[in-house]
Amino acid sequence: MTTDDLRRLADELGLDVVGAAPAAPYTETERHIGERRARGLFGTMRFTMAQPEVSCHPETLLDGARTVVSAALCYYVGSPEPAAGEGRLPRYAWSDHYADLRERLDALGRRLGGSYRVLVDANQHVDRAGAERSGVGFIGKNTMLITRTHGSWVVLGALVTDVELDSTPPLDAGCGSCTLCIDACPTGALDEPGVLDATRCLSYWTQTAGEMPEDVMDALEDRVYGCDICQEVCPWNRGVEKRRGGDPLPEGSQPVVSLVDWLEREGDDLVAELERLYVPRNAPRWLRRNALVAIGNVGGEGEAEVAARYVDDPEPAVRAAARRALAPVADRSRLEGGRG
Ligand code: B12
Ligand code: SF4
Ligand code: SF4
Repeated sequence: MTTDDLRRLADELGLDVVGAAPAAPYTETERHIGERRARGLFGTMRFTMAQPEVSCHPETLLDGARTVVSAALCYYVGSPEPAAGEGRLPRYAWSDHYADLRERLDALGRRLGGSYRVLVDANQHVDRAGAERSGVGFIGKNTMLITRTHGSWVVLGALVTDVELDSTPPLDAGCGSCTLCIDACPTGALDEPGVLDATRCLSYWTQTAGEMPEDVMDALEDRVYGCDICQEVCPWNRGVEKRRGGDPLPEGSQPVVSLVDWLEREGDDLVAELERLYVPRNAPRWLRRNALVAIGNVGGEGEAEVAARYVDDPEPAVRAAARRALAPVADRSRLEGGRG
């Protein structure tokens, strides 16, 4: 199959960008993982970094693996801003785009024939490494895989197959002298260009158990999960934002959540509704902690009343976030009262 055939097929299946490369080790990435792990830049994360001998070796993922097809699916649509009492979700999590991409890659695998394995956001494969190698995009200083046509507003996945396909070349593009994402990151997580210090990253902390550092809680503002700042400022994203900014929100999308609901809802129910998000041990207390942090930043009297129920929570991180939530809410109400 030629590159043109592959692109046509991908187009038919609704994949936005596609590329192919030999199923061979990601040697550089494996080295980066070793170095970053030794420097403690992954914090407590396990994911791909727990087993680089697998995640950087696509040739081991399938008997007779010949090719890795990497694909990107764009998720950008225009956004409503959170109202009072609401928390913000990151764009990739407004609905389950990973499931959508998995289905499309599975359909591609069936059309290609042979044996194949689909991996999307799986611990066994570093998705950005495959996508970079096959020219789906380049890696920016914010560590995002950036496509020429859809910027970084894409989720990535891979299809490892025993079918031999023509390779597509790496993308000849880059950041140039731009440093907007480095300057915009509120906690300095990108100070070393192209190398994320997860222990400084807001997105990391919303997905990690335990108590958050004070400056991280402040910088989260109304975010209850993830962070899009280093993509929002990226010039490579302007084109797709213009093209798709007016598109309606697909049915079932959830760009914002009720902060009170996250505190009041029955735990299992809350985690089940947000199954598409990674939550440590699927424990609702980490979602509640995030909501309490957001209430501390942007909540009003109504949210504070509910937050107060958590000041003696058995989990120290939840307790701390609840106590922090109450003081600034009181301050803000006084200020607003003064202005009125
Ligand atoms: C662990 C993880 C995280 C961690 C750590 C991210 C990280 N940068 O390592 C946390 C929780 C912080 C996170 C956050 C986010 N993530 Co995440 N995450 C992953 C996961 C599961 C593994 C990533 C990984 O292997 N990291 C280890 C190292 C090797 O990877 P890397 O930093 O991506 O490294 C690349 C470059 O930085 C470069 N590199 C590495 N070291 C060095 C050193 C030097 C000197 C240089 C120049 C380059 C360089 O090479 C690598 C590629 O070969 C992948 C899914 C998967 N299975 O791959 C999703 C994934 C990377 N995440 C994704 C998304 C969408 C996000 C968020 C945008 C979500 C959000 N809105 O909050 C943020 C973005 C934060 C950021 N700027 O990276 C997408 C990225 C899509 C894209 N266009 O790039 C992925 C691919 C999921 C998917 N299947 O779509 N994520
Ligand atoms: S996701 Fe947010 S906190 Fe993390 S590197 Fe990007 S801007 Fe910084
Ligand atoms: S904001 Fe600038 S430096 Fe950062 S990834 Fe985009 S182009 Fe590169």
